[in-house]
Formats: sequence, C-alpha cells, structure tokens
Amino acid sequence: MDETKKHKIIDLPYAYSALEPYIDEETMHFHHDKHHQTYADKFNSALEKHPELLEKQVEDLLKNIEQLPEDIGLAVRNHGGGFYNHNLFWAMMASEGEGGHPEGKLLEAIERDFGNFEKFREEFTSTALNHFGSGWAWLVKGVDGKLKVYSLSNQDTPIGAGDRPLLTLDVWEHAYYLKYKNKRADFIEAWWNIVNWNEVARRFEEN
Ligand code: MN3
Repeated sequence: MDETKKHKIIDLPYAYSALEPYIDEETMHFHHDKHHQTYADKFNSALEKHPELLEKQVEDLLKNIEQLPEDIGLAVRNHGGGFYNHNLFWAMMASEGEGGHPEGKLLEAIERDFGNFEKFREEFTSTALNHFGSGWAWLVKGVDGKLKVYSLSNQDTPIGAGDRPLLTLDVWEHAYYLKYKNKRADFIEAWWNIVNWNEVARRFEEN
C-alpha cells in the first residue's frame, strides 16, 4: 500500500514526561506508542481492503459508518475511532499551568448550559467516573450550539451524531492502570490539572 496515504498518529505536542505527576511518563509511552499506534495500524489494514477509502478523512469515514463496505464497518468504528479519539486526547492536554483557563465565550457558554464552571466539572467528572466499562467522557457542542456532556462506549465518537468534540477523557483502564490501579476517580481528579483549555476554546470558536 502507498505508505504516504496511511493514517498517522500525531506526535505528542509535549514531552512524554510533561504531564507528570498527573499522568506518568511510562503510561504515556504505552498509551501513545503502543495502544494508539495499534489502533492506527488496524485502521490502515482495514482500509487496505478498499484502498479508495484511504483518500478520505477519518472524520468522513466515522460520520458515515453505515455507508462503508460491510467487511470493514466494525473495524473503522473501533480502530478508526481509536485512532481519531486519541489524536484529540493528546491535543486536549498540556503541562500544568500551560493550558490556560476557561474564559471568554467558552466560559460564558459553560455558564449558560451548566449553571457555572463547578457544576460543569461535577457533571463531567461523574459522567467519566460512572461510565461502565471502557469508553470516553465528552464535552461537545451540538449543532444548535449548546454544550452537552455524555459518555460513549469503546471507541465510539460524537461526530456521527453531528456533535463537535471540545474536550474528552479516555477512561479505558489502559489510560490509568499503571499509576492509579483501579482508582479511576483519582485519575479523573488529577487530569483536571492538565486540561488544555486553550485547545478547548479554539475548538469551541472554530467555524
Ligand atoms: Mn486509550
């Protein structure tokens, strides 16, 4: 297959140790270099069966899973979703103090749709904590402009439903087990320190 057409995982926009002590360097290596890379490899292998689909953006494929050839629909949903979700996840984090704060129009929308920032944070935290099994918690902007929080299982993404991802948290055990063991709540609490609010605001304001 044409190597240049393969989907590639993003390089981390910071050092592997940059999210310490909240996410440890070893977890970042396993998560990015092994787990994320495996999703990309399996996504590319599925597309090899229908090379014309390599011309398409991952977003287009994920928005139209129903229209994909039957033999690769599930692989695109799972591995294409895993490829896409992790690319978002890395960009939505930053070293402590580097990610800015929720402010301006983003903060206004959070206050409009959740009451205040603390209520938003509580809702996102409890959604991430109570998600049963593997999956992701999401803050999205709906087509009507409203912000919503929900979780999705496995590697499903909000974009099929037309929602724009603003912030996401991976709650698969591989995201936290090395450091936090079974304590997902501690991982979520720590993660709030390394949210890249500048990136969330950029996505919120994008046309
Ligand atoms: Mn993961």
